[in-house]
Amino acid sequence: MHTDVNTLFDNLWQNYLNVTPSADKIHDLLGSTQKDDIINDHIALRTFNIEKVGLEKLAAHFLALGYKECGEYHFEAKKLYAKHYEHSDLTLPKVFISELLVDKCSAELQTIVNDMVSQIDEDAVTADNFLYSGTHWQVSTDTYKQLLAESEYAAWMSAWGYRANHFTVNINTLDKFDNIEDVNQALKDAGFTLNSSGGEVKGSPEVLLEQSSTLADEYSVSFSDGEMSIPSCFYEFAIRYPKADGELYTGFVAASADKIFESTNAR
Ligand code: OOG
Ligand code: NI
Repeated sequence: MHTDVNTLFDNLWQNYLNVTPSADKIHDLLGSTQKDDIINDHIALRTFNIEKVGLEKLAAHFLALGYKECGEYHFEAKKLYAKHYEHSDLTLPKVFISELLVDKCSAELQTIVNDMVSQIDEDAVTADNFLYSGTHWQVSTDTYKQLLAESEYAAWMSAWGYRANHFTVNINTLDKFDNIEDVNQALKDAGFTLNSSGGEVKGSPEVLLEQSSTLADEYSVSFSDGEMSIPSCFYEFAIRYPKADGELYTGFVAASADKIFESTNAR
């Protein structure tokens, strides 16, 4: 079982690096400051609340590997819903899965998204590679822009589909850093741009979680009518604080997550 879960994360990581060159560079930069491998706090995946591909369909892949459902989160303005999953092996990343509440969106968006999802083969959803299978459809640059005007999340999904939206460095386990500000400064010194929506640091010791992230890389996508560069994926950094019982907090913070979603906004 352990090989399977590690293979899944290796595949997700390689697929993510394919379109996120900055993550490869940052992984090298932070990795060079210590002996051991960097540990991931969590990864995140996106989908639509359509039966065929809903959050639970993505979650099933992790439940089968021993993950357990933990918290749930609502994002009213962005029309998103999310849950997070944890494994008893604490070196394995937590998993944050969100879905767009398509039924709360415009009729035009619903038509476009239903058409995209209808092109996914039913069997593809349960296949081992589904979580890094990308798009199962091709939209035009106009359709992408139309989605973008209503929901940045829907537009991102139309271009990138099923893949890790981000990996997250667990700052607590870094040897040479013990606070998020120093990590952010090292990244900025190396020329990377951080998501500053709501401030570069989201959260606080009081809510037991601080997070920051890069702004997604710009990467070329082949749309049905040609190539266009758009935001791909980003890298996140998280530091957790102990609860009253002394154990580190393992949940997410909705107000911070709301801003982290904006890491795929255009620069
Ligand atoms: C997920 C954003 C939320 C976090 O750590 O709070 C998140 C996304 O952008 O898909 O990752
Ligand atoms: Ni995250």
